[in-house]
Amino acid sequence: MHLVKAARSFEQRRCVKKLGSAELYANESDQPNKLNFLTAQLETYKNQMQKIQEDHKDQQNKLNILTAQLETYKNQMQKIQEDHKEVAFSAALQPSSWGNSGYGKMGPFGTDITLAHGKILTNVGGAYSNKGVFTAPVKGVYFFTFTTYSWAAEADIGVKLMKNNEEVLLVWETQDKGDNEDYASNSVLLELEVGDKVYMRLPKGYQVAASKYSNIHTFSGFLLYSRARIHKEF
Ligand SMILES: [Ca+2]
Repeated sequence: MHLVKAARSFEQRRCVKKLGSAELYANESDQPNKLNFLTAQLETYKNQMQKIQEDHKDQQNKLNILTAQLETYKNQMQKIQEDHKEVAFSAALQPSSWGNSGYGKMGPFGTDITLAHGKILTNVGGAYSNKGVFTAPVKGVYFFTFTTYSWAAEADIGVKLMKNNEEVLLVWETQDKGDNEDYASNSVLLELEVGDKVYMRLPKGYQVAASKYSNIHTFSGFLLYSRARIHKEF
């Protein structure tokens, strides 16, 4: 009898609880409060989102500034590297054919030819090719020198130094009979742009000589100083 009464009482309490919840949700008088609460929450989220967007924008601006600074430093570093570029070469002419002594004549030919000083002694910076052509890697003032040798009788001897298609230096002599050997040297300072080419030419009708075993006919050059100076920018 007591157990039955307790069961009914429990069932009644559960029904009352259910009814209460239903009434709570159905209570229209609470809706304005809920609306206000949700509106306030929405405003909070909106403000938080705006703050995040502003922070993101600030970070993007800082990133842009840092990227621009990095680019500036990169350009300055490149100019510093160019300013301290190491360029120097020396090469000796080798005869295309030679006798027992190792000496061989080159020329005369029916047209000017480039003298390829193919035995490279020094080529710091790699601006000189074994085809005989030096190509300026940076704008600057360069020093060039050469020594030419001839072993010939009654012949026109000599060489010229070229900058692109322009003749810069010429040494020559009409060799007298009995005056068989000659050396000649000359030097020049040239202001070059990037890509300018400097090389030696054997003029049409001229001849020179070289040795297989001795460096008697040479061509050398080096960068005196670069014109990519940056001190004015600091
Ligand atoms: Ca002579």
